[in-house]
Amino acid sequence: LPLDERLAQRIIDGDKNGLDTDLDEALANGKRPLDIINDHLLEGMKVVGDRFGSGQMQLPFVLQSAEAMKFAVAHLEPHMDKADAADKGTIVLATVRGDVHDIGKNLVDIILSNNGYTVVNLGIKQPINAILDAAEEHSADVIGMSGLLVKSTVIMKDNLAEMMARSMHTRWPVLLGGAALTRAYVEDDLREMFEGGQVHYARDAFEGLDLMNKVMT
Ligand code: B1M
Repeated sequence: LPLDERLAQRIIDGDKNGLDTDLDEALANGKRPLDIINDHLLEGMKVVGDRFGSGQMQLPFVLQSAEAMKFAVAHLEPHMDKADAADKGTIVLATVRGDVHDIGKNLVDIILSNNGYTVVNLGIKQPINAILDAAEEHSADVIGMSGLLVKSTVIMKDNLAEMMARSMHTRWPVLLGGAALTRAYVEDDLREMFEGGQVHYARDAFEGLDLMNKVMT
């Protein structure tokens, strides 16, 4: 296979063997790390998601693909451009309660960290209490929640309701992302209920960075 297709195929196959050499070859060809992730690795992950969704691929193989993806991102990370700007602000970032998906959240962490933000990454399955405690402890400017399951979109709504109940909605703008969310759900439904607070939808890590830049100015 040509290099581009081989990279996607290695994610689909969950094959770490030779993945580092392929990534190095792509870098040596002048391809930027984030373009490698977006153009090839995430293409592979999309196929994995489709096959899993249609029952053609079983969970242990999805896990192997996820591990190959993580390995690839870790390999590329040192090659990414880093802004040497001073600290632009702090975000507490978490995958919501009951949800283990963290590849997207960790990409958001990398992109924001490389662009001058301090990211307090709490990990997966985080209840709202832990998120709010961390935001308080780290004097966060923004709270970011990720979730990929449909039920996570309901949990995000509950989390916003909890922030309102505690009058904390005016304190932290909230950034939401993850495959099960839609822009309309966040910008219409959630925004309407989160009255007096700010809630934003980020389709991907780059929109997350744009929104952080907007919120922080
Ligand atoms: Co899961 N899984 N999974 N899974 N998995 C999905 C999400 C699913 C859509 C697959 C499918 O059916 N086609 C489906 C959800 C269906 C639904 O809810 N209706 C699903 C399911 C069902 C499950 C289990 C329930 C399966 C089971 O146990 N029977 C289980 C869930 C367990 C749980 O959470 N309690 C499960 C488990 C797993 C693995 C552990 C095997 C693995 C995760 C490993 C890991 O993350 N460490 C996994 C994977 C890999 C997937 C798919 C195939 C790929 C997800 C991924 O990493 N994508 C996924 C299919 C899909 O998404 N279509 C699927 C790449 C990643 C970069 O994208 O996270 O969307 P994403 O992030 C994007 C944007 O969304 C955005 O930026 C990123 C790109 O720049 N973004 C943000 C994300 N968070 C953001 C936050 C922001 C801003 C932007 O600001 C705060």
